[in-house]
Amino acid sequence: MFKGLKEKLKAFRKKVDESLDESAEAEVRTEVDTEVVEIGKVESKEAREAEETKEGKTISKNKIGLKEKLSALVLEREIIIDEGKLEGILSELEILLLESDVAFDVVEEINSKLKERLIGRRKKIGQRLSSLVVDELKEVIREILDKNRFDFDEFVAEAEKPINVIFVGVNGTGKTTTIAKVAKRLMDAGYSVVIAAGDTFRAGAIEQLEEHANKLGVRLIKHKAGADPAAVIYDAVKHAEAREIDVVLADTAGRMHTKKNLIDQLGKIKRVTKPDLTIFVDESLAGNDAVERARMFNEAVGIDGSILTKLDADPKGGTAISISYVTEKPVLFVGTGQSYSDLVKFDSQWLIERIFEE
Ligand SMILES: Nc1nc2c(ncn2[C@@H]2O[C@H](COP(=O)(O)OP(=O)(O)OP(=O)(O)O)[C@@H](O)[C@H]2O)c(=O)[nH]1
Ligand SMILES: [Mg+2]
Repeated sequence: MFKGLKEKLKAFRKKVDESLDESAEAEVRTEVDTEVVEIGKVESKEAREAEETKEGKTISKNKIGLKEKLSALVLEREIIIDEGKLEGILSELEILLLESDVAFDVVEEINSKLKERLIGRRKKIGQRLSSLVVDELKEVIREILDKNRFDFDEFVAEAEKPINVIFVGVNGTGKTTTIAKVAKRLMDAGYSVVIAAGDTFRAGAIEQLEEHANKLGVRLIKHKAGADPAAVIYDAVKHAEAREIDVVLADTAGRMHTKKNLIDQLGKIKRVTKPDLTIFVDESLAGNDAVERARMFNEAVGIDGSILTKLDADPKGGTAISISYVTEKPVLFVGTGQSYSDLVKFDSQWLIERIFEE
């Protein structure tokens, strides 16, 4: 997960510490060296006197004293990070983030937040500049991700039942698989679930969902292929009401955000079945395309949040950083593999740990 991004971050850290830091530290080191020479003079004078009056023990004691003084002196020295120093670092970082699929708007936001946090900051000698920058980067990403927090479990616990959740997105992004994962997760938490086969369009879609339903032991509400998806989901909601089932999870056919008639069909599904949550599903590795599609689905039909799939196969990670900022809607879950248990409740800390772990 995020292998490419991690490698880039590693190279970035190295570059920051090697080149940009060196010149500034060299200046201070020269000053420190001068003072060390001064201390050295005093120390050796003391040592000489000690040697003259007492025995060798005192000399070695004085030598340790010199070392301690030296390290204290270096630690006290600080470098102030000015805008000029930061400019080069931030433009390197900007390229790194753009290459890692972080959306342009988000890169700009990260940049300005980092400037606010770093200009005028004092860096002690010995403290790595890269660590200071990366620590702040983590905090900035956390801030961006936490802006649209949403607790799915809390929502399910508190909402009036049945809860109708529909899953939308373009073709092949993992909607159907994610429905099966969410169904399993809800059942494990003690909720009753029914699934609606709202993809009546793609050949084999109903059978695919039926297979999942059978494996999980969940009731599937289906009509014939080609039927009106709004009618299928409406029936599933009525079924859930009659049987006091907690959650309806409704599949829909994959559709391009640019196909107006198909997007209008989602509008009809929403009017007829009044979902409590409309969840946009896309794959992490689609990068900026996924972010753009999320924005367009949100504008056209309205979404309440996103689920990003296939993080396990995404070397970059920028989609997960960007999608909630751009849509102003939370990421609810991420998919990390093909089995039912590969569904992680989204959490900024989880993502930051995955990106920055070495
Ligand atoms: N590696 C990985 N594969 C996934 C993940 N989620 C889904 N997939 C795979 O992606 C493929 C497509 O998944 P589907 O659930 O059929 O996608 P869909 O969005 O329903 O597709 P359409 O119905 O055709 O629009 C399948 O092979 C899934 O196993 C994930 O988190 N990680
Ligand atoms: Mg599907």
